[in-house]
Amino acid sequence: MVEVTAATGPPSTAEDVQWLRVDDLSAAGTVRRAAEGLAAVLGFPPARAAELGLAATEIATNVVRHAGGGSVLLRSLRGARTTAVELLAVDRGPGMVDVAAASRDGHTTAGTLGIGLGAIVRLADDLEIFSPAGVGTVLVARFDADRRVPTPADPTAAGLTRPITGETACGDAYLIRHDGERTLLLMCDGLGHGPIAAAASQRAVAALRGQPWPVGPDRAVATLHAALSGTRGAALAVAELDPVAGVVRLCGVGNIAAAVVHREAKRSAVSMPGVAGVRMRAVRTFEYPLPEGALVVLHSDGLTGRWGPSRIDGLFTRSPLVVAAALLAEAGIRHDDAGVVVARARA
Ligand SMILES: [Mn+2]
Repeated sequence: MVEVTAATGPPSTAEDVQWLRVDDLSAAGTVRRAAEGLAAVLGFPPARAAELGLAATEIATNVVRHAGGGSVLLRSLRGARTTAVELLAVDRGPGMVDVAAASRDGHTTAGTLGIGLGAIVRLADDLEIFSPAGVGTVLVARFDADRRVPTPADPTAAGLTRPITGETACGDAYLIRHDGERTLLLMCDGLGHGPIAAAASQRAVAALRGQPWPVGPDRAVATLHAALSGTRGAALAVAELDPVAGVVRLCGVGNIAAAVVHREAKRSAVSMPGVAGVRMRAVRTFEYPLPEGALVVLHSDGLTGRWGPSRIDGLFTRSPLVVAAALLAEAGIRHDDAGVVVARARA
């Protein structure tokens, strides 16, 4: 859950709605119907919903034809009076090398890829593609219900969750809040899987969302420990990015990884043992330098720690949502809920 309160626009909230595996061309129809269904829920006019469906078909078809398979995530964006659908496609294919050329209609060196991208470019209100050769492709496309009234996504922070294979409820959840230049992140992994784990992590999200801005992450974690009493408990971490002070303050309990990425360096943070809501000793906040442009990444153990700037060239200059998606593709595991949240220090 993202809550954008940027001074530049109305608040909007982003939510992961559905992950779809795309392994063969028949899946394109499934993706189209799911996208059109979400558009209907979000109040899209029928003509715009049909355009979204067309783009969804092309996106899913590209994943199969170009990469042999991958995943598509449907996300909803809700503004004060507007809505949008975000489609996110992830594959581990060969990458496109020349995104600009592939975006022009009629470019055919990758089969139908170019033609499909041309349609996506025309129909989407925002499009970002990260497609390094040999790594794979992350595509993020936003489709506004009303193209004259955009519902922009948060440019400085984004999170993704993906349930364990076979489940629809995800036990991992996150929260993003902004206050001026400061950003507050929560990543929470409810113990176990399924609805009970999801209930615990959603309770943590609700508890932190409803609080005044915490005095520090350790205070936030103490509040969450109390709020999770009576649940199975959770691993969680809270980060406060304070670019004016040039630091990020971090406090974690249990197995949530936290790291600061700047240029070629990844610096991992300390987490303390325990289970929030069940057993937790006194916690403290650790401070790390936050250079301009640095990224803060929190993720559950549904991602391994085997990621970093040296593994995917150029990734960490991209938007937080693309970074989150690429990390999930690179380091995510299928036999656990996965959650990752990424934020860049606000200039
Ligand atoms: Mn887990």
